[in-house]
Amino acid sequence: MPASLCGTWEMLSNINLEGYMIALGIGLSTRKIALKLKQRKVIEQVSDKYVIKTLSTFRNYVFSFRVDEEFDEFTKGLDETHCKSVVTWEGNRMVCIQKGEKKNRGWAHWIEDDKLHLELYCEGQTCKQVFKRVA
Ligand code: VL7
Repeated sequence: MPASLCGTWEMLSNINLEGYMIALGIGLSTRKIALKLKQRKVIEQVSDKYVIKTLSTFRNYVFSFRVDEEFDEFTKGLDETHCKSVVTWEGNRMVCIQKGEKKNRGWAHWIEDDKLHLELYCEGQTCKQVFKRVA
């Protein structure tokens, strides 16, 4: 079993969020606000169901899923599009593929050196985030 991703995590670094947001088609004014945010990640698991909450003072993004089961994702408050998403484990990485109007879109979470790592990618742009555990 991979190390548990569950817990509350606070952002330490956030590389190329700008490129990722441009790839998603986010407008300039929203990008300027989003770049200043220190995001928090809350990951919870109840039996085979996960909830991932991305929290900030500006907006929150919450969704839940079961591993290996495709679901309809609406990226409310982000780029506001519909995706057919599926989350799987690839070794110690929790990997999501988001099929929708954007090509090559998804993310991956893993633990390394007690930190939570996240890569968000869309159409050739990758945003790399690292979080430290706070609870
Ligand atoms: C989601 C920023 C930028 C629009 C608002 C910024 C509000 C706080 O999808 C994500 O994480 C996955 C994996 O943990 C789970 O959904 C990251 C936030 C990344 C996207 C788009 C800017 C508008 C930021 C919600």
